[in-house]
Amino acid sequence: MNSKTSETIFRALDTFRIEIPSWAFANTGTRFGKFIQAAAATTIEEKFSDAAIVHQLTGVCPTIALHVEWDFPLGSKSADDVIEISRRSSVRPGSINPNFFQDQCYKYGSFGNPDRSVRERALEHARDSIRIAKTLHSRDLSLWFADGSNYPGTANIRQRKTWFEENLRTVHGELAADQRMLIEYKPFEPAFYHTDIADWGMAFLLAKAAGPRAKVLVDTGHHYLSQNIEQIVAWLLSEDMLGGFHFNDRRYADDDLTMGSIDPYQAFRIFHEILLFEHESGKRADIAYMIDQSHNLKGKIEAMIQTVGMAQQLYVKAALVDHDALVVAQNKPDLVRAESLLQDAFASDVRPTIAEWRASRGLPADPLGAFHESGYLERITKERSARNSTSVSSYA
Ligand code: RM4
Ligand code: MN
Ligand code: MN
Repeated sequence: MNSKTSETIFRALDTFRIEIPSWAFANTGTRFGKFIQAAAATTIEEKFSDAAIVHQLTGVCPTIALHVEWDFPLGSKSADDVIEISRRSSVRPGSINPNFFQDQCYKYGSFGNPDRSVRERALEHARDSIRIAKTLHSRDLSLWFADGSNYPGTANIRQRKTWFEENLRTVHGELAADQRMLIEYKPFEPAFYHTDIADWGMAFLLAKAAGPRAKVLVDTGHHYLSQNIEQIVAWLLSEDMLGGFHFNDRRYADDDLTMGSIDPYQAFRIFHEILLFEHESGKRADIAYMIDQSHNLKGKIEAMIQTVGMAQQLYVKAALVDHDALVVAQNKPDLVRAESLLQDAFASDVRPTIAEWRASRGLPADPLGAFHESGYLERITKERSARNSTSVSSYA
């Protein structure tokens, strides 16, 4: 690497931060059952502790996404306890994720439920989540809805859209001036006929209807196969409507696999669109980079450290694209030259320079190796295994 390239990589790494989710450290599974890991986090303290070790070793994960149902058993009444835990931790609370899908009342939907009292109850949960976010000084309320239907003719799609608009507008009205709400879309699952917020266009329109601080959240796993996600990203950037990402990878559907494990070029192309936008506009895009993965088989902390390293690699590879040369090649147009600029950047081995950056910032050059040597995994395995052995793995 020449010194200009190293400088570009250092600069990119200095600004790149990514949020990790509390749920990545807990026992999770498939819809067929849960696989229990002896070292999985069983309490909110343990989730903070695991997130802190990831941050300590990587230096780029200062915040943890929290899930209201799973991390705040008493809703906003649990917020003071969580603040106390976060004060003792090196990581801060990040996005707040309400849960509109687990309660029995949500069988036919939350904001789209035909029963007004259920829509009200979901709204009350959103209000409580905003109270939590305000207490914790969290900026983003991150909304994902499981709402949809399984059989043609059973739901009034247009009516439900109106109910969504109404509730989202109300939620927006309760945000503090510096807070945002992010609206996530997903084409299917758990609903298998129609999903109320199925794609970026629907999320975009609902965000517009809600208010100026509502933006779209792109979960990379929430697209049909072969969909051009970076084009969606470019359009959202152009409309100032891109609020954040849930990164993960997938082979078939919403698999929540490790970022970059199946198609690293996809994530690279997404970062490329963002960095090109920043280069051309001369401003940083206001985007929350977050990971949304659940690791059923891999060790959870290891998987998260691996993911963060991969995210850094793909981000700095995208930063190596020569934007000025690209614009010239695009305008000519010199197709092979333009495409090669992306391919060359993607092919660069940035790992040695990332290791140098880490060392220069007082971080371990090899975070995974450092984790294995730290003794942390052995300690938590001992501490948590008894509790985890009584955990329920069956869904029936
Ligand atoms: C969804 C979506 C949401 C996550 C839930 C649990 O598929 O990705 O972001 O909160 O799963
Ligand atoms: Mn997600
Ligand atoms: Mn998902």
